[in-house]
Amino acid sequence: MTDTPLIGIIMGSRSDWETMRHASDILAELGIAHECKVVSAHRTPDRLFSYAKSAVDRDLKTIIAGAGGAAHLPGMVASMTRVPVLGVPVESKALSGMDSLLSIAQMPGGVPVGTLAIGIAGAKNAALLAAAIIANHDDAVAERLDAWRQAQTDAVGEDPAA
Ligand code: RP5
Repeated sequence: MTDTPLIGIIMGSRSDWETMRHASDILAELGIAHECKVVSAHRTPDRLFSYAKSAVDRDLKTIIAGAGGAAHLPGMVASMTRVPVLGVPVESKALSGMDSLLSIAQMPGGVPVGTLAIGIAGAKNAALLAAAIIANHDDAVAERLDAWRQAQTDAVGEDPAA
């Protein structure tokens, strides 16, 4: 496994880490090099600009962006790079993540963000989708992803009382 990150996981605040670490955990399980950074659309706009603008040259294959509330991060990143952006709506205190979900999902036509479920399920699935994108061109990752999926299937017994 190379140390050069293939996937960037970014989030609007350190408070998002409790959700976004689940994406990082899955990528680590699958042996996919990735980086994790706080990049706030509102508080660190210059960092957002340079992260998004350098993503192609850094050869990132996918960016997973998690944010809560007025969640501009995934859409702003998507506006500045053709690297696919997967948005994770972080559960907010005020509106339980409905604000995050709608502000990430309701992008205008022409600037796509692949939007996942609110919270931890979304973070996990963003990592699995990013892995699937890598697996299209990487047989070793494909094999590990297939094994991960098989293990998940094998863990579901038929007997509800067992
Ligand atoms: C968003 O505001 C962040 O993504 C986070 O989910 C939310 C709250 O951020 P903090 O006030 O905890 O920094 O920008």
